[in-house]
Amino acid sequence: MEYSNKYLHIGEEIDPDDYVICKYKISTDLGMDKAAAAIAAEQSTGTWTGISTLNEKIFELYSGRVTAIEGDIATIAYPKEDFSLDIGGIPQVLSVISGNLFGLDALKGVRLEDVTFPKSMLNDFLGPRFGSEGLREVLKRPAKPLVGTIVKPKIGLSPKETANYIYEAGMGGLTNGKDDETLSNQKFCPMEDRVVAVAEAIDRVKEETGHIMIHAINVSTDGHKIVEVAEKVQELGASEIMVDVITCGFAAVQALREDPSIKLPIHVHRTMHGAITKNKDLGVSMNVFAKLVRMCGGDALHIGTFGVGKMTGSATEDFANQRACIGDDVPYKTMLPVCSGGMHPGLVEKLVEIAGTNIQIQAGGGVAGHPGGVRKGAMALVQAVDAAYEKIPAETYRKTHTELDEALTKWGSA
Ligand code: CAP
Ligand code: MG
Repeated sequence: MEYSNKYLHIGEEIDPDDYVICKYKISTDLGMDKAAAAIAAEQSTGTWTGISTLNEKIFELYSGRVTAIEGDIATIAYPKEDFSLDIGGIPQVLSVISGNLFGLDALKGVRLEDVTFPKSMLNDFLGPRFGSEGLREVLKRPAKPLVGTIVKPKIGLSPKETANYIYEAGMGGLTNGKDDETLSNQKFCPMEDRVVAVAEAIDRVKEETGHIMIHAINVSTDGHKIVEVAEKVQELGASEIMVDVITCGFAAVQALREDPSIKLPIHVHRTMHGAITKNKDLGVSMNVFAKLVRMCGGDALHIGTFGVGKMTGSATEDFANQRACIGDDVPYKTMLPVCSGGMHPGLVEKLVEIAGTNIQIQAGGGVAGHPGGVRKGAMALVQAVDAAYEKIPAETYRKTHTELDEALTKWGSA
């Protein structure tokens, strides 16, 4: 298969305000030049053969340009004119930067590692409404990590049982609760009843202790219904909404953010991302997804546990995700990084040591699995976070904090 080397512009300086710039990791027997040119061609003006309808003018204005090849990484810049944000939006962006290229038979593997957008494109998006600061303001928790739980079991509890879980978690000092990603509107836990019951539980915690907590209701659903469902749960007293960005699409986050009637923070879950991000030679990096979620307006996003929890991930990768959430290279509020997946009190010290304190630490099993139940599980997680925040070793803190001690006895430490 022949690909025109006219797509190669190695070493050419390009203005980052005029191009969407992508970095692809490529594995190929074609040779990097040909492979990169093949991607630039397929994703812009070319196809597998020369075509009579492509003229010099179109080629010059709209072709992707391979501007660098370093080892197995190729940089390709797509002219901003190739994109259509008014109609097309993020789905069209993804079709260009991460579309057909993955299927090209001539390439063994391609992974989109990074992307940067011109300012004019970034300005078309609102970014988070609340972001880290806004969430911290709502929760009156300016500096310590937020401490959350996912109601477990994932499915099966009734609205009353769910609300009781959240009440106990709140009484134990957690700031955040959330539905699990597979919970929606099943018969055993109708969404409307759950929203009302959980809102009452959160109110009760506040009345009894003054402690503020929010809970994210999973509004993930078909595209044509998501805003309506979010409006309904908001009306019924929800304090936050959750959306699964990979299954619902980035446009779902954007729709929730941009609809003037929705005023709630948006917690963004990433279930299914592993199918796309886990293979280091094929797919899209989580860093790219994090950038898109922040553009679309997520307030908090699961980014991984820096290699300490149950899900695949590493500190290096999750640092990149964290940077995408909080970096100041985009015109948005920062988005709160959520560290979740197999977390428990014994992992908190290590996590905070690596990731710092501007995170939400979240545990389902690591709260509900405490030998003393949910309230004590919540207390143990809060104690672990307090200790890490104060830089007191958990081994010292456990001596004066029974709940933490019990958790460390059950689960050990990292
Ligand atoms: C965690 C969790 C989250 C994962 C998702 C779960 O529960 O609810 O969905 O954190 O992974 O179902 O596994 P546990 P990630 O605390 O009981 O593990 O955050 O990496 O997207
Ligand atoms: Mg879950």
